[in-house]
Amino acid sequence: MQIALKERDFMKTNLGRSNMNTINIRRHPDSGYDAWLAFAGIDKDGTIYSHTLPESIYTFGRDPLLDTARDELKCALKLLTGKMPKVVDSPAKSGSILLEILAGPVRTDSFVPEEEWNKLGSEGYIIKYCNTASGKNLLITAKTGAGVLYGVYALLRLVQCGTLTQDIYLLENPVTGLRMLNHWDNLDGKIERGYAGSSIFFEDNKFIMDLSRIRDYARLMASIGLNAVVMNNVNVHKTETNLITSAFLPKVAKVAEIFRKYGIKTFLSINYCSTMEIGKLDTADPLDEGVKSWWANKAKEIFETIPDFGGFLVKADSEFRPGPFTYGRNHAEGANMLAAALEPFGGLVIWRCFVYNCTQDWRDRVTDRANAAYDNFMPLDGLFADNVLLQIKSGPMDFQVREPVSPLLGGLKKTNFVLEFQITQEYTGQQRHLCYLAPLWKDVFDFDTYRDGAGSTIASLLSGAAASGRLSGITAVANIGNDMNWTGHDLAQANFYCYGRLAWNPGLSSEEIAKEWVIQTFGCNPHLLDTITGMLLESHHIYESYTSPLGIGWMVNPNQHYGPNVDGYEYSAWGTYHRADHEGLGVDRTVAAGTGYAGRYNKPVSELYENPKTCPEELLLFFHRVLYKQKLKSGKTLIQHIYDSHFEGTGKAEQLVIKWSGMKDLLPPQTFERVLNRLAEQAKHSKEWCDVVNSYFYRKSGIPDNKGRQIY
Ligand code: GCV
Repeated sequence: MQIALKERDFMKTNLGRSNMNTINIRRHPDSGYDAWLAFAGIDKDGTIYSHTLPESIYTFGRDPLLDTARDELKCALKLLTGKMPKVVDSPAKSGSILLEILAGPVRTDSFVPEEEWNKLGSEGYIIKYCNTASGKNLLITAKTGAGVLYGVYALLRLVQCGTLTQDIYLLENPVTGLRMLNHWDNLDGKIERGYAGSSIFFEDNKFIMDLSRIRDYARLMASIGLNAVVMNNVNVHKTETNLITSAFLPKVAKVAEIFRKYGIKTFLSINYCSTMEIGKLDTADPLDEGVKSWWANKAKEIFETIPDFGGFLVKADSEFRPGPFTYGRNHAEGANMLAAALEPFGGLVIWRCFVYNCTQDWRDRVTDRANAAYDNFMPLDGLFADNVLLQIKSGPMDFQVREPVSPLLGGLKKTNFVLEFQITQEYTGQQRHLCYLAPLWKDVFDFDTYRDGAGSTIASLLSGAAASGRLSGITAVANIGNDMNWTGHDLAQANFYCYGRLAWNPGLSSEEIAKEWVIQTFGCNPHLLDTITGMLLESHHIYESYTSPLGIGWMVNPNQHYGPNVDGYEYSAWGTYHRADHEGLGVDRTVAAGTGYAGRYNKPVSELYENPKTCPEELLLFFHRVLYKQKLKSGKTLIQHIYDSHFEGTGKAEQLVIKWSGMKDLLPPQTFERVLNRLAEQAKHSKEWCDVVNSYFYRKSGIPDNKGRQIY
């Protein structure tokens, strides 16, 4: 089966309609719906690869996920090669792909020696060619059906990226056991911070009838190694509180059934006060016996309906959500009560650490929101039950374009944790601006916390937890909705994709993930590959340079968080201040003279941040108050840096339009137009950012731009 289809073959294919019984991948070739699973074939003009693939598939073992893996492989190969592979009942001849679940390295005909098998985790896989008595076959082996499924998607990726060779040997395990997506979807269909249409789960306070879109979503998730989903918003309002009642549980079970076929566990966000809102109790005190037994019964009911239910995600005592503080109890007492209810069934409690004072007085310079998660949870380290994981946002504030890594991640030693990212671009351009987030997330994974000495990067804390049998995980707020192309901005699909790839393997580079995504989404024409990859890689820096400077964050319009408003949050209660005056700006978070936040890090990181000379410049204003006339490492003054970076950023945003326009003939027409429109909006809007921010600081400082450019 020779792979050498034309680059634009996918333009000519029929529209497919997904239904629940068959995997029918395409809906509309130019809609963005197929995302990176279009299997459009290899670009002939820019051929980088040609490989003869086995023409039949043989499976060994029994598991529903093995069936999913086989069907996915069949379907994808048909699309890639134009030829439907045969499913055979023995690998009699050479030229088969063997998909096998190997429960133990005991079979005499096993192609996987014991020492190799021992290296496989429960979701890992091996891909290699093996010589059987009958000839050469391509093998995907795993200990579970999930492992085989991930191996199949990996194989398809290799094929498309041109990296499947005759001597291929790939043994992969995910870095952590829980690789999750959080949806902030409400039952009325609206998505909090959603920028790609409405919910794919809910509408009009009901579950959506047509579940095929959820199935297609599960495919996208599994293809990048994700294995858990929370379908409802962490802000659990009145109607959503009922998701754990008999009115909704059977429907949750239906959705869970779809996800299960792709190895994905279903979780729900719950209302901490459910005992009062739906349970008719007059308290939610976690130490109250009535509360404990209500939750124990509730857990039993849920697991009777959904036997592999994942557990609860809880936002408590945060942004006006109820929690244990009302009863004078702490977070450990709250979480452990729920954990005890779920424990008999293997359920988890994922407890969010996004807890801070959102009714702060802006005049108060002592209270610092950045300290809040650390100060609330560090004293509780070691007090949480084994089936509790603390969910910690990657930074101490709230998914800004730049902030330091949360010190809580490198502080906790005896508590399980889940690292939380945000794919939905709340503060990074709301999917109207291009902002590829892999470089930002890589910085988080690579950050050395020094928790256990040098080399205690966030990635190694996650893998270390997994190796020692502790629970750990990575989650992110999803960026998808019911827009045909899932993410509004077609290029924002790259963020969904790179999140999954990094949650599986944080060691991948931003560039290699971008390239994989471009090839699988648009084909491998070299010009297109280089240009789109380049655009993705520079996009975070571009966005950062025309928005808030040097780590200070915010400066957005209140509530909706789109667009420049330098003082939008300056005199508010949310704890997010830049403290600009006529001399300078920035928050002093030093131990010596500021809020003490820098001291929450382990040494030597705390010392690095404490000193403005060693503090990384991109975070300078987060940690220090700096005068406009002060020189930066570049030799420029702070004010000149602000002017220059904003002018440069908006100039580069204009370049993005030009770069994209140059690919008109290489891209499907509607995709081309959709992205062009977004890039044009970005360019225009970046100018708004540039002019508002530069004018603000010019007016505050009275210092003109030394290049004499127009500032208002
Ligand atoms: C779901 C920020 C967002 C809120 C979000 C909250 C959270 O404050 O603006 O919309 O609420 O984070 O993560 O809980």
